[in-house]
Amino acid sequence: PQPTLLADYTPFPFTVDQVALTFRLHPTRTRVLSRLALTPRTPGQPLRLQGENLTLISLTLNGSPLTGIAPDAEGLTLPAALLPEGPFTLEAEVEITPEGNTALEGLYMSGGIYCTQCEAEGFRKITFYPDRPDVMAPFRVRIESDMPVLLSNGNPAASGPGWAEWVDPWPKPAYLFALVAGDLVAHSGRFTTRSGRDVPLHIWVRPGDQDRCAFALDALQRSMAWDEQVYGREYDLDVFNIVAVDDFNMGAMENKGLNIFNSKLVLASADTATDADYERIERVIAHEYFHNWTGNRITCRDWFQLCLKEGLTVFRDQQFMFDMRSAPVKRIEDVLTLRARQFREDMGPLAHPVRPDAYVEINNFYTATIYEKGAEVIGMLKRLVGDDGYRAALDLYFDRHDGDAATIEDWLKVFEDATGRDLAQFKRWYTDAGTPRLSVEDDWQDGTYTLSFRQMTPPTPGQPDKPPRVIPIALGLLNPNGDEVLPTTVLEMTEGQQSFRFEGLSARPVPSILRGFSAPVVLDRIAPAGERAFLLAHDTDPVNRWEAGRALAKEVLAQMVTERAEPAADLLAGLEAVARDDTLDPAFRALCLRLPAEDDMAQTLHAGGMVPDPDAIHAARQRLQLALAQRLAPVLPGLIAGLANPGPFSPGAVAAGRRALRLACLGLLTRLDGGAAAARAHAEAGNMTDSLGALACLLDAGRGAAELAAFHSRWQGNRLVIDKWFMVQVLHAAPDRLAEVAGALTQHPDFDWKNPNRFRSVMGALAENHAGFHNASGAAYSLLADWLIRLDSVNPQTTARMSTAFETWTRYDASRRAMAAEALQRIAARPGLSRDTAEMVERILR
Ligand code: LEU
Repeated sequence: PQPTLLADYTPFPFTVDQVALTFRLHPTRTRVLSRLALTPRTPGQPLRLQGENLTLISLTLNGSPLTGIAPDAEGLTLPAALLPEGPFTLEAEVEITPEGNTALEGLYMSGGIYCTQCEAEGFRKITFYPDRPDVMAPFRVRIESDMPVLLSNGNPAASGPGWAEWVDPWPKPAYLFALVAGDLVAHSGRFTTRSGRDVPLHIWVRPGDQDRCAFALDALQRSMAWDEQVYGREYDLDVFNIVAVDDFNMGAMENKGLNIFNSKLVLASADTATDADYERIERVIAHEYFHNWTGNRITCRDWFQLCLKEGLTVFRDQQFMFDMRSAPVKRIEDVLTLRARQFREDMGPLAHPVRPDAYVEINNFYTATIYEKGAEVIGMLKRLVGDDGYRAALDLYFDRHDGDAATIEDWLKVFEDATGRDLAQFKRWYTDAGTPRLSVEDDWQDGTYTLSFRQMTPPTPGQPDKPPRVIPIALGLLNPNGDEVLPTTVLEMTEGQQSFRFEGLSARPVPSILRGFSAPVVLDRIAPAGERAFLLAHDTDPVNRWEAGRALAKEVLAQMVTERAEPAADLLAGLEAVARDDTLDPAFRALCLRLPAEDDMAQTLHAGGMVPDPDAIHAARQRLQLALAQRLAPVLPGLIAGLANPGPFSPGAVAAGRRALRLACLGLLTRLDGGAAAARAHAEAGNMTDSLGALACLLDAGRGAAELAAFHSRWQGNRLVIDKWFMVQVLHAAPDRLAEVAGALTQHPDFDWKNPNRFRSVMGALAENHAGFHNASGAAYSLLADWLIRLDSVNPQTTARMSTAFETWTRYDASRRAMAAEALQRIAARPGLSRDTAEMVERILR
């Protein structure tokens, strides 16, 4: 298939003035009647509508049947000669099959519930329509079904037995359309907006799940209040509905007034959800709600601008989480995610700009680069223009573009207009792929300290040359006794090489560079001996304090891998000091004790010109963990006992941080006691975090069979918990047994592979077990390839997404490369492979 190009954008030659849809729902024969009021913008143009897998029943123009119009595979075209010069009405009736829709795009069924997923291009599987985000129209929807609950976007207009009508007053693109019909119950609440409107809030779930919605509702109410306080944005409909469904390709979707969620991002109770689940729920509820302004009121002109809504909305959900929880801890977690997912993408064959300029299948561009790097770019903008400049620019953005389908150019223009800054060079962050490497040298002479930076971005597919970017480098300077002599200051680097001088210092300072992770770059600093340990002990910027320990741990691990060195004493001493320091937030201490992931080490070694050996990395990490455990042995039992939370369960950040540190200590203790303490902790666990965390320790110690069996029988029937049961076994399988363990799990009667969550709980976890996935036998590569081939004919979107497990294949040695390439070629050669997966595999192999 031909790629779609940004350069080819042309406006749609018609306006859609009104959309009226009637759905007669039926599992295999749903009828969709659409009435579109259209006006030509420029006469003499043909009308092209998208439509896929639709059976056309009838088509009329201004009431007269149109004969001789035959749809092609992707839609239908009405020649200009058939169309009036002024406004006209086009009516179409089509038939679709929700029950057979296993791709989960368009209208489909999940556990007996009718639901929709239209972003990016799912609406064309519902009816013929100009399915592009710059076509915005008001929708009226009538649903006819005997299901008890019938929902669509906007406000309820009228209903009776077997039918309901919804009117959405806000013009919207088709990707924000939604419909739900099912036997659902609501967990309800309210929110009074700052202008005094009282809005009922409903979270709709399957009967039996309603007692696990309280946290999501609370998160929604906090999100609504926060968006008013921080961005001045108020909710704009009479009701807000959220629906949880079990079968969903992604996390959740911001359909206007009717958000649809993967149930794992709604349902939570102490005994079934981990702290990570609670945190994700809070964040995604906020994310989808925030889209109401950044995405819905202002949408994207075309899908190349996807980061306009996703990067900004991730940035907003991150800010929200800083305010709800510990800001430094959240920032460290965001940095970890960015490196693990986006840096990995940016350094491999799938690298693409935050605003891409070509795609074959847009579903393949819902990536860490668009989302996470898109958010980092906004963080940099904010740092450069300051908090007030940012606020002024955002106010102008909402003022100027409300109701628009906008572009990155529009976005940058509001910053230029509001702050007077020229952002031409900054724009490269949107157009150029790749992660810059920032190297730094320092010099001390006659009381003057000089920092010299050099930036270099390695080539990425299709972009060999990378001109220098604007890099905001947040810097602090400490004097040798740990006092800050230069508080955080933002240096603006715009050249390929640039020096900054600091005068009037009485002693050579220790630099704390890139505080708060002020730019998404790799900092290459050959730190003098002792500098990292010093910063781990003294840096006043918590993110950089953590980063110092992290960088030291990576250096030590690299030496352990390549030179079989012993674990360095200064690292162990530094981590011990942090672990013992009761004045520090337990969540922060837990993050410091978490050693770098094996994939992260492989990425680092590869970027340094080495061929990473997954077995050696695994072994070195195990040795370092053991050494840390031995070093901390005297304090572990006391920490574990002292960190137990008193009183009833709280999902909040403080209690969760204590659980995180306690489990980190339990993980270390397991290295010493073979799992004795973990077995006790598992037996006593009063919540899912503790239960699953202790179970993972037991599996790491080669134990846990009885606990696994008991866990399964206790939670049989709870899909989300059974997902965890699958996942923990794969994540914690011994590397040389991974393919065997995962293969056996795919034979388990509960392995419902058509359910994306269940599929991911085994096949997604497979690739996260680094040493196991890259085991020299190649067994895991071929197991994954087998399953991707199988899933592709059922669900292309999830298959394509999961193929990214292979995106790092060229890092490894010749034998592993050959096996990975063979697995990829086997997928590529599959007759009838979806466009989604074909594009991904082709790019990964290229
Ligand atoms: N717009 C969604 C989000 O909030 C993604 C969509 C593809 C389900 O991330």
